[in-house]
Amino acid sequence: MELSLAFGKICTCTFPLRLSRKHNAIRKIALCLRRQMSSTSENDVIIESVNDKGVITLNRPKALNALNLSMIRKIFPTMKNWEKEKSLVIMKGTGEKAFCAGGDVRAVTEAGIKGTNLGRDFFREEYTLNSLIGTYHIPYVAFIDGITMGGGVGLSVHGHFRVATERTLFAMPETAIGLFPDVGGSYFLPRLGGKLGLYLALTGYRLKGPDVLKAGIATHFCDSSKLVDLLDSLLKCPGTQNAVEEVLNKFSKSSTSKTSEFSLTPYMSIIDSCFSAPTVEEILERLRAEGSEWSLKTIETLNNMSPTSLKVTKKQLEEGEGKSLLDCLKMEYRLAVHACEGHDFYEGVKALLIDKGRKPNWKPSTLSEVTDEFVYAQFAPLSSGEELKL
Ligand code: QUE
Repeated sequence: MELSLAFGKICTCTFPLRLSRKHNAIRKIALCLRRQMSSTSENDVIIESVNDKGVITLNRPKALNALNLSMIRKIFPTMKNWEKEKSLVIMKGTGEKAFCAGGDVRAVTEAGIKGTNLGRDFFREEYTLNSLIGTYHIPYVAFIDGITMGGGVGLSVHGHFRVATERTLFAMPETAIGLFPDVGGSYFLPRLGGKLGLYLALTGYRLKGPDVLKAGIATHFCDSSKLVDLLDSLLKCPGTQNAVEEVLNKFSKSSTSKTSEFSLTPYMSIIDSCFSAPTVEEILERLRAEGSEWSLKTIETLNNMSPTSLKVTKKQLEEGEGKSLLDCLKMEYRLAVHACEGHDFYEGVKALLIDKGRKPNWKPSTLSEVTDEFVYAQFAPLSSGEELKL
């Protein structure tokens, strides 16, 4: 439908043609078709209604279900309506690799370079969706099967129930791309045990499978082979908070998640003592003094991250500890707008996602050059009409 419409439009405006212009027109048609095909947004989210239950499936498996504005603009109004009409909403992803690998930060930075406002629209609407999930009046279950990073975390962690599988790979990796752990990271990260949240936020460390449950990020665990049955049972249950929880508990209990130890347990005392330091510089100093192989590896990881992101993230989590989710998202919107006006976010996305793994040239390039004034400026209010309203 979309393709034939595009084709028709070009045909009517470019014919009749002379030969050289005809060649050019054919090229234009081909380009247009390619663009339409690559940006087609018709099926990026599958919305299904099953009696009094709603199921949302993120459907961009080739992009690891990364969340873009087109998807947000389908999910938000659907969830708003369903809150009044349904008893239960389930969020899942297509394919075996990912629930959702993040926000479509590549589109955001490419638009930012061209000077459009996609970034502001994207972050505003994404965080508004995160706040809806965090305040949802009916049970909300996310199947975080596969890669669940950044934007995917925002679609799951604030909901009532998060079901991890043996394939779940959780991370808040934004310091690697010159951003900060947004989508409510200021809220949920400082509320994890000890200094685990700050460790995950600064290093982008990936939690796998049962670890996601043990860290307190997932509420339940289910072997991926049983997810179809779990979905079926949820769609058949009465849809009350208690009934949903009972189904999830039953599936979680029969899975094998609780046998192994949390993989970070051997390092939690180092994490707590080093990451409780008052500054990022001192965290690095404490890791150096601690001197174990694990600590030296952690220093290496931190040395690759944007120095600005590290300092902003540290302050962001300190601020978030005493704020509600909604106030955290408002603060993060200020940070996101400032990130879109800065350097490192563009450089990080270009180096890691576009040039595929090049080492970013951070500016400033060292922690000592990132002044407190510069960090504070990232938290500064926006002009009053621009603030995120929730
Ligand atoms: C750090 C990040 C992100 C990342 C990789 C990092 C991130 C993000 C994506 C991503 C992944 C797949 C996609 C896409 C984006 O990767 O935030 O559009 O298809 O969204 O090392 O923070």
